[in-house]
Amino acid sequence: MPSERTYDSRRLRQWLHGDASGFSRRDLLKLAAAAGVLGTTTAAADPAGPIVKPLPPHLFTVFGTNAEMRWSAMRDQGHLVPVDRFFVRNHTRTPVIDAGYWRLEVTGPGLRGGPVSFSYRDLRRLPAETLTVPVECAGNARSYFTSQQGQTVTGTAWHLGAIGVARWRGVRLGTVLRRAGLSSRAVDVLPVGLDPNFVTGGVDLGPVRRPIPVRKALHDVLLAYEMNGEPLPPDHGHPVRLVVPGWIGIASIKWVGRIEVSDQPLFSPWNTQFYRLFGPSFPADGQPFDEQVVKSAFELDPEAVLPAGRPVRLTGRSWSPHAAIRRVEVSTDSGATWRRADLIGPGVGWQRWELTWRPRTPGRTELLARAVDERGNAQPDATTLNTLGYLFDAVVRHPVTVD
Ligand SMILES: Nc1nc2c(c(=O)[nH]1)N[C@H]1C(S)=C(S)[C@@H](COP(=O)(O)O)O[C@H]1N2
Ligand SMILES: [Mo]
Repeated sequence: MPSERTYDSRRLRQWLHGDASGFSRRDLLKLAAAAGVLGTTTAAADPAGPIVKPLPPHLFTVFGTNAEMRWSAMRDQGHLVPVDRFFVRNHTRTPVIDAGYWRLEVTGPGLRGGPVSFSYRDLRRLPAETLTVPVECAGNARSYFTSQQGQTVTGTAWHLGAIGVARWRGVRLGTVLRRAGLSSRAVDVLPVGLDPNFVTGGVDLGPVRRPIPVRKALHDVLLAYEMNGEPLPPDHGHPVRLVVPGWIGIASIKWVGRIEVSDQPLFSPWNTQFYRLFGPSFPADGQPFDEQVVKSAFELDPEAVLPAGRPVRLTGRSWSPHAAIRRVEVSTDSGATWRRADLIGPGVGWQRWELTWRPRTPGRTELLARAVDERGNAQPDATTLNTLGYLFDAVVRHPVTVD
């Protein structure tokens, strides 16, 4: 979608001129003044916990309301990430919603009439589609801005585990929008979550929501009700969530209860204050973005100990939002020399790979993996700083000890 960037910059100009609805620049300035700083958030955890499913330490690293998958937990797994180890990113907490009472309301001036309401059974009766794609947090790998580049960023200090690939089944958002009477005036689509309002710096920002241009909404977005062949679990959006292929995780709104269709660009704190690139290399009002970047991960814990003198099978996965992965190279000597990894299985959602290494010299070293996709998108040695720590696509240095 090459014109997404053009759309975003046009939308940005409109927003700067106050020519937009939903969340104005004045609101943002007020908010920034009230909060003092942008980006730091702490949510109070309920005694019962913000996440419903078990989070055993061999599968997850927990950060407040969020839980990251440990990559070592994927080593003996198949192509998909099972629900028991799929990362969770909650702004507040997982609501437990009864599908029998749930409704999806589609409303707004971008419809010919409306509002139109759908039950869970209504959605299940519409034509179903399946997508095998990642949901990945825009801040995945954020901690490496600090550990590799010595930079200060705010937000959850994820390693590489804020990604999972699942088989999502549901109905196309386009099908639902057309049934609701989408008008040719429609511009943006704003899915709104049913989880508690997000409060930060003493300001109630309302429910989690982020607009999607109607072009993307009609292209490949799914209203998903199944994950890996089972009804969506509570932590991942039960009964229905969006799955927005190739876009940052925040676009894939969980527990969706309402979809607003506008006839002008929409804004929310999630595309003005958060999930925007701020920093010395970006415009003062920040640069909007939607798409993910190329990344690679070893299916290994950081600081793993590997036996000297015996062959070790290194495995991992690489992914790109733009195209299939064409090539993966691995270095076992901290980046001095590189070898090509063997690609295994289908490159759907992500590409698995492996490489055999016989470590000789005991001591510490760093493993690196770098991928290139079919369109030539590659991983750089360093990522341009943005203060909220999004889109870290640089090659990650994975420390191990040979013993
Ligand atoms: N309603 C709602 N939707 C949400 C969120 C949320 O907190 N509330 N978090 C978003 C973010 S930032 C990410 S990365 C993904 C995470 O999806 P997961 O928890 O199923 O892995 O959900 C997105 N959808
Ligand atoms: Mo996210």
